[in-house]
Amino acid sequence: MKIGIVCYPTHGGSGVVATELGAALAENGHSVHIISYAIPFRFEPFRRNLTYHEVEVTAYPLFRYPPYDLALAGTIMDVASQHGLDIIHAHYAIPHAISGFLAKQMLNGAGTGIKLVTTLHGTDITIIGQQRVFQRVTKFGIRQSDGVTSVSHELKQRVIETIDCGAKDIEVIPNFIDTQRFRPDCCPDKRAHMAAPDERIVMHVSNFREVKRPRDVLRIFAAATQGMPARLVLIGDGPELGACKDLAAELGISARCNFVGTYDAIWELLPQADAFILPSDYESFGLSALEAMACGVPVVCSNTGGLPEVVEHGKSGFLHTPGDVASMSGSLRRLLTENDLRKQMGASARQRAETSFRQEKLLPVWEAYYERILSQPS
Ligand code: GMT
Repeated sequence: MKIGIVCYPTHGGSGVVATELGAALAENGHSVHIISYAIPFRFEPFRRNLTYHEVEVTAYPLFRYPPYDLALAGTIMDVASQHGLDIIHAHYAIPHAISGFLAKQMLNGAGTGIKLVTTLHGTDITIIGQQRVFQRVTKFGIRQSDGVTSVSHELKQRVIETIDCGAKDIEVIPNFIDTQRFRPDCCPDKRAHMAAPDERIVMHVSNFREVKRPRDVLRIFAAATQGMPARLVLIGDGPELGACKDLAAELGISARCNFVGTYDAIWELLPQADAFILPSDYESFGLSALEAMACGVPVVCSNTGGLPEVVEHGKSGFLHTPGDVASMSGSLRRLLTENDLRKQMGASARQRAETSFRQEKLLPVWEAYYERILSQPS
């Protein structure tokens, strides 16, 4: 198949999922074209069957806001006609599904049978899609797509309840993980640079937006590690980062915190952790939790959104109500102090990632889904 994948290039789960799906499809012999306004951060150039196309956005004195959505539609159309695309796969509804729809209309007017698949990732529905100005646009994008997928059952349910999708069926295809790249035994030499031998390592990876409750990460760590040698490694950047640094100082834990900033090769760092925290208000899926689990790291996270579909409470991690710092720190303390429990849960976490979310299992699901959409009448 010839597939055009449209995504955000920035540090965020949807861009990661889109790029890794593209790379895996290309590896399996499909011709894949990634379309974005910058190279996605997990994109590896010079791979067989995989090409990146940049959307050029024109600045013009008349344009106070350069029309990215139209530039994207035009780029999708160019790529589709030059390479004979069968499918446009838009990751994130706004604006990708709409630009994809526009491109499809222009192309099908020219006689192609190209199909549009939209994958909903979460904030496109829960935050952006709820803004009044975008509500009807999101609904339109969903209704006009030939296929719509959601990364969890919970997100699917939420879409059905909040958006009038018409008769549109939403297929749940969970995110997958490359369990050879994300594995427990990667880069052990990194650990010595991160912490003293007797220190436990707790990790958090996010884009430090409010929805992630990053300040709770610090509160949970401070409460859980009282009187214990431990270090908190925070990876990522975002609007809450400054407030987190202030809070670390206030809690008296600055010297035990490493604010790493954005780091792409997180599969090198995650295996060094003893526990991972993700206390978000909402996660449609929680890809960063799955990445930690694949590295054999048990997680302490919120029982919100799609996270309970990824983490089994008491087996591969602990799930608590968002904002319940006391319960989360209690569970974290148990993981850091009970060695057998930590090892057992780390092994279960790895097993969960391998059995339910490994790339080799879910890639054929995507291929079959594309085939099904392509076989539908236009
Ligand atoms: O969570 C983010 O900040 C980024 C966002 C995105 O769209 O890039 O992530 C969403 O999609 C990921 C991949 O499907 C999911 O793993 C995240 O849970 C989801 N984030 C939220 O729902 C808040």
